[in-house]
Amino acid sequence: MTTAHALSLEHRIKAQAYGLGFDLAGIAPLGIADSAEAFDDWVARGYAGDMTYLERRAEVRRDSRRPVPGATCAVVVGLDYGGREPPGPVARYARGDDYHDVMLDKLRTLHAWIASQVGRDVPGKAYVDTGPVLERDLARRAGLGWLGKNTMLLNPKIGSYVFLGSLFLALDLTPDAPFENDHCGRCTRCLDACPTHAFVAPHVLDARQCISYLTIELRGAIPDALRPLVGDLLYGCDVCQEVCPWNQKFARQLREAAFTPREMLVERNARDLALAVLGLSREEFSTAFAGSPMKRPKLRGLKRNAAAVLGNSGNQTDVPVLAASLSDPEPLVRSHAAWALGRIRSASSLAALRDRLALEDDAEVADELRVAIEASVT
Ligand code: B12
Ligand code: SF4
Ligand code: SF4
Repeated sequence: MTTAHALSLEHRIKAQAYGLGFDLAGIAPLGIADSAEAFDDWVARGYAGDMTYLERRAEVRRDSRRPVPGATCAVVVGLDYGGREPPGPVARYARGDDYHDVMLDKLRTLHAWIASQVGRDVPGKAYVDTGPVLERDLARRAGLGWLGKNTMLLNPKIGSYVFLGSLFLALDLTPDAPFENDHCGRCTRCLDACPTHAFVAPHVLDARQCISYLTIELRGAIPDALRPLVGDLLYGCDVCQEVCPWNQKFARQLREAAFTPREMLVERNARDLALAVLGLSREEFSTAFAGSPMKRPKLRGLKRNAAAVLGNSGNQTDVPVLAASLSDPEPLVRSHAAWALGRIRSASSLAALRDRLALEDDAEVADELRVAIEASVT
């Protein structure tokens, strides 16, 4: 009879990862990333926008031997976050608890378990998004899936609604075979469906155009030309995953309890949610989004997005909330509220814009008010 310990350590590590709730697990050898040149080119073309942290340690990011000195391999894991959840104004990944916390906890537990199995401390470090690592490249090397034309790591059994994480270890483990097949074939659905045409080529995303970047990572104003294209997406975007035939066929029901949507987000349409966001005080924001990835753009970023959503929905009944936002302490919120009122073009929106212009002392917001007034009268 085979006992658990007759199985290889690699096999037992993966079994333990599945036992902790991960859906994918593999072991990657470390080295220069296969897509290192593609990454260098991407950075050089400015596609990272304001995400300067990607450039700062680029030489470490492109070589997985460098983030953790002494590490010889990485256990790479994937955690499904429920692609069968309905579409909505908030991307699926962000509706529950912060995946960084959830995954890092599990990876640290796995690390301690590995040390207990080998009977000594195993130097290493866990990363989820947080380290200078090309996680998708590493995941492909660990055999977890291929890199789709939408740049997502796609697994043929569960699709792409999976978070990635890695545990770098100074431990001699036999790596898995890399995932060599590309199952995109001649499909171009993701490239065609992107609302902002953010793909400059298959596998190449200009982040500056991507709604995920515009609503989460960007600190300043959403460029004028892109605001209408954001549509009713308040936070993040799943469009290039939703249209993917692999997800349509294989995406799973949400299983990880930690990713259950926050009460504030349940069954809210984009407009109702945007109105609720614009009404939040700092304290209410902190309470409603404690431990949520949606805290990343801060309250002002979320209110900026909410104003854009209301401008796109163009509903006159939203004028009072937007008019109140013209007095928000953050110029970023005031300028997007002005833009939204300019899109609504009613007598009451025009009056609110004129009233605010008489008081506004921020030059950029004043410009935005003038443009909105112009748009309302022509
Ligand atoms: C910066 C970043 C972003 C940026 C830029 C994304 C991008 N595609 O470049 C923005 C803010 C736009 C973003 C958006 C999203 N992100 Co993000 N993001 C990251 C982060 C921190 C770094 C990614 C990076 O290095 N980008 C630079 C580009 C060049 O690298 P890349 O995305 O890995 O793309 C590779 C391929 O394009 C390949 N490649 C290039 N040319 C070619 C040519 C061929 C022929 C081939 C085969 C490959 C290939 O090489 C690249 C380098 O490895 C990672 C975490 C991490 N540390 O890796 C998470 C990460 C990629 N994001 C993630 C998620 C979930 C998202 C969103 C779905 C969130 C949302 N719903 O709004 C969207 C998806 C948008 C999309 N289609 O990518 C997950 C992806 C999981 C997965 N299954 O792939 C990650 C891994 C976070 C995590 N730990 O789970 N993200
Ligand atoms: S996440 Fe949305 S905006 Fe970004 S590339 Fe995909 S479809 Fe386009
Ligand atoms: S939509 Fe088509 S091209 Fe895009 S990732 Fe999915 S299979 Fe590949």
